[in-house]
Amino acid sequence: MALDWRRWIEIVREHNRFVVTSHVRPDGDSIGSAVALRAGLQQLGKQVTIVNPTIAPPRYAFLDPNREILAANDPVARAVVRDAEVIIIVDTSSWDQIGPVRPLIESAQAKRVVIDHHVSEDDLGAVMFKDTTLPACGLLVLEALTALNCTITPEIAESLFAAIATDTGWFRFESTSALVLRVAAELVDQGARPDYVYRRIFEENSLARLHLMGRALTRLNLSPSKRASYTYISRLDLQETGALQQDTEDVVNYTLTLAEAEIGLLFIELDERRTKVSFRSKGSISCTELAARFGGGGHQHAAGAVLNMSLQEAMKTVLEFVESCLGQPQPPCEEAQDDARCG
Ligand SMILES: [Mn+2]
Repeated sequence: MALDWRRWIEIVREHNRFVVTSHVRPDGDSIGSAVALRAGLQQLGKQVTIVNPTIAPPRYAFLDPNREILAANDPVARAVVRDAEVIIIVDTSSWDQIGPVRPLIESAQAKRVVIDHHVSEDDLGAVMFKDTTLPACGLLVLEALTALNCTITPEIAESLFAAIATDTGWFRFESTSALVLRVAAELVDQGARPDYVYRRIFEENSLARLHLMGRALTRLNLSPSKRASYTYISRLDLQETGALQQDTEDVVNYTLTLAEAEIGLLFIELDERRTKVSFRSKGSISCTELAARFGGGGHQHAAGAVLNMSLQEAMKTVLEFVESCLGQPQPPCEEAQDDARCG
């Protein structure tokens, strides 16, 4: 076991009322980790409530079949956090990632615990259980539950499998080590169903979502250097297809599947004066650096920023900058960074 969990075991033993929380824009790792932790602590007779900045997006709702995750703005959530003895923060250690849960945590008396794998870190006043070498928080939660001698039930195994599979891009990112695959295999032994998890997360698209993706792909374009591919989604696209804002989330990944593309960009019109840009990259170009230029952040291969510009202006400004980076023999955008602000 990589971390020393003795303090964790003590904290769990000494307390009964737990709140688990995680980051804004919930993903498979944050929800899978939180749900597995809840189930494990409940085995020990603990009271556990998940209070997240928002409830789970529909594609992850199967991980919380009884819809027990509370959103921060739920009046019950306030009372639960106020009365908690321990608040466990999973899959982030940044205040700005906890968003609307932050004031609830700050006004609570509870002891704080962080279980996380991100590099970026604020002082959350918490006992930290952190391993930045791991590609998913789910791996740490598995360690934490094993340290407590919890039974890894099929439900827990499947939640952790979802966490690890999604944060490794379904075992295709560089972070997919032999260790990760071994843990995944063990979780399958314990009852996780990879086909079921994949289907629930990736094969339950609405027609509106696919129509939106179709529009974005029809417009896909290469920059003058032919090294960056880009497309956009306007507010009118959402209106006319009936798609929702959350239906835009996978589109950027398709920009990078174009053979020539080293960088993929998706521009999303938020309103007349605000545009979101998501960056994806293959190889050595750092999306963190690109996004940082526009006040955003993220990971080496995935990042995002919101610009106070119209869609047209944002596209022109960002594409010019990207082209100037690509023009350099040594792109100025190199340092690998890890951060939770994924675009
Ligand atoms: Mn994660």
